[in-house]
Amino acid sequence: MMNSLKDLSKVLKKSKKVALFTHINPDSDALGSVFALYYALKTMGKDAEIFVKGDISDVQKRLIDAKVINSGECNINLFDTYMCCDVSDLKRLGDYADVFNLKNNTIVLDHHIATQLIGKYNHIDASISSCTELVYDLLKLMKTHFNSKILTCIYMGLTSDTNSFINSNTNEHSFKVAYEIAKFGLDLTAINEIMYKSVSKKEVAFKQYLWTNYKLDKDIAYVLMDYKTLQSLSGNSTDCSGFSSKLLTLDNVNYSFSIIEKEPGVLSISMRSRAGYNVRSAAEKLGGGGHSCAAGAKAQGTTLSKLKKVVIDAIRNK
Ligand SMILES: [Mn+2]
Repeated sequence: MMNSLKDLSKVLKKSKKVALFTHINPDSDALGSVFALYYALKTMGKDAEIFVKGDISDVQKRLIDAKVINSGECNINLFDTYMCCDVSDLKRLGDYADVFNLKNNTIVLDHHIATQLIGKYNHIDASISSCTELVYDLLKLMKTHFNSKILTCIYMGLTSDTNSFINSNTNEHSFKVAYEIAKFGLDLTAINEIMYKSVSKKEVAFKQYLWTNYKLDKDIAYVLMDYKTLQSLSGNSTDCSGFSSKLLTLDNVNYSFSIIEKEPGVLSISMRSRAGYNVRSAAEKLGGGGHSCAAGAKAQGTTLSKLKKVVIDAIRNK
């Protein structure tokens, strides 16, 4: 059943210790959501822990305290509530899917279109551009004191899921939350300095790879990267996370995708499309999912060049 934010706030108010989850290889919206909740629950005198698996980028590490993250076992008896953010499909919880399913008191807060509700209490609003905006609305309802850490986390998710307020999901709610957190004292200069005004040599190397190696197939732009190359640039999949968004900025391109071999044989597909064009159905055909303009999937047992053809077909024949 679908719940209001008020319902969720009641459950959280009754909780003493909350385990927070988000999807594997968390993006900045996923991390921003669970960290904003983590800090907020602490200010309310409650205990919380974060459980996430996967790579975290260098920029993310400068915005959140990565030491807080648990990636080991989650003891179900230690928590009265489980909450997960930015996840529409249990599979996206990776190894934590089973443990999440075992708990009775679970909350799901998300902005993806869900085919199935996975929590006891679910608030899903696909009209919202980032999950951290929903976290913000929830925390406002709970009369949270918004300290600078919480504000940073909310902005981190908001600005990254909207791609600095330019993605087609950007709407009046995105700006409303941006306005309010700025009013609450968000240090815009400091956070923008970290997120957008510092580029490491490694990032330059990845950008160089992207703009040297991308290919066009009519209105589809794409780039492939094998594991050997990824290693030679001493990166991980997070260093390629902006590839498909960047390719979509090319003139006359309506769809873009990247396929990264993040581990030997494990291929990760990230797809983007302009407003009015859809990549979600293509991602679903490949066993993945996402939003209409930002989606992804995984594949194994195939090659980069074979999979490239499959992805192009999936986009064309949607
Ligand atoms: Mn998100």
